[in-house]
Amino acid sequence: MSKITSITGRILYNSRGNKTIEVDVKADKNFLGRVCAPSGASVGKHEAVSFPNGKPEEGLRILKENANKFLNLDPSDLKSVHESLRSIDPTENYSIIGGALAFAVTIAAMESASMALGEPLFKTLSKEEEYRFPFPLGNILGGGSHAGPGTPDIQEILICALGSKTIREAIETNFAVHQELRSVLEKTYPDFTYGRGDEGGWAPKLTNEKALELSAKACENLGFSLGDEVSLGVDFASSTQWNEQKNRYVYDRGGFENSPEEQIEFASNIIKKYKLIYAEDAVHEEAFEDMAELSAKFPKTLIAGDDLIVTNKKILKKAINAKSCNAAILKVNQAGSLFDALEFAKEANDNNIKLITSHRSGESTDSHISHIGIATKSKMLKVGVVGGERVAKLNELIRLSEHDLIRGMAEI
Ligand code: 2PG
Ligand code: MG
Repeated sequence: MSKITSITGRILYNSRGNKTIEVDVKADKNFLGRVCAPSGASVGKHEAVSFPNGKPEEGLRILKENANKFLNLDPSDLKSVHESLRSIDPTENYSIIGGALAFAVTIAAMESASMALGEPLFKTLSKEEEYRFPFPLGNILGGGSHAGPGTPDIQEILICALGSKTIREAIETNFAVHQELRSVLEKTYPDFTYGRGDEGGWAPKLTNEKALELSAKACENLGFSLGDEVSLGVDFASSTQWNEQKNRYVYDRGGFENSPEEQIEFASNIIKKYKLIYAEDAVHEEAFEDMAELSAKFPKTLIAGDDLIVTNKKILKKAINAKSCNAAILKVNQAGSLFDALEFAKEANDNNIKLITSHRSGESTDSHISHIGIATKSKMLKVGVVGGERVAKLNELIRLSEHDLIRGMAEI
């Protein structure tokens, strides 16, 4: 059995240039697990807080003061590592230590264990006879809180190459659509600056409708039919538009408002018109019944909860009872620790809820989530298309394709 012999941390920076925390866990003085935490911009009300009082330094101080609580633990014993964290912070939303620290400590421990065992991380995370690749789901056009004024209110238009037979083909197809969309945008708007949002999707000044139309055109220009070789997805991130006082969704940039009923209609029309395979947070984070209406209407589309479920097992159970979703986003730092996230994944898989393991808009250049996506039997891996911190995850998938334990693409 391996033992944790040291645990240290430092302040680093994420893809937005904001401070974050990185943790090193060493097993047997030799095997290093190193994890740098991401953080979100469109954050769910009920997700774990990123840092205590918003300060990464405070998370680091707590780690230093409590390092001895982790020493001599078996790094592959995720439950014990999690319980040590919980002895420092029993709060529901990790307000004492921050979700970023919980994320980094637990994943780094498992990585050091995988190094000591001489096996890839996905295998240490879950023992299966065989594994599958999740389909990469990537942002081709960004708006909302990931891009500036004038861009669509909708946060993300996403591409997924579901017709691909290999992970390389799926990744390359996403690159091709992203590139073709740039050509379509510059032909349509000669003053397009090639500007991109936080996750690498193009960020043009366009309405929601035009953005969707041109994204579809990019796919068609490449000879693809929507719903066949490639499909579009949308992260509506509707809580950004939701105004509780008004009881309406306010689309500032589009200049219109939707009642809750109109929002269902708005999302339904987009799902139908663009044959979406994927629709995330099409209604706000507390609208469990409205989500259920969409799920009933579109059983073939992944109706996914992100802000709605925030990788929280209790909230997932509520969503399952209300039949709100057939799919759920898994973001480890929303849950807090990797232990929490794997418990969440089990609950989802046991109830036929399709998982999409996801990056955050403020990312590190790590690629652990590629392993987490495989180990949790995720159907999709939402990690963007371009940008160094996004491509790092995709490149890791390509490296992993050298493994004969992973037998092809997930079945959606
Ligand atoms: C989302 C994510 C990632 P953020 O809303 O799904 O795309 O964004 O990390 O800003 O929450
Ligand atoms: Mg989202």
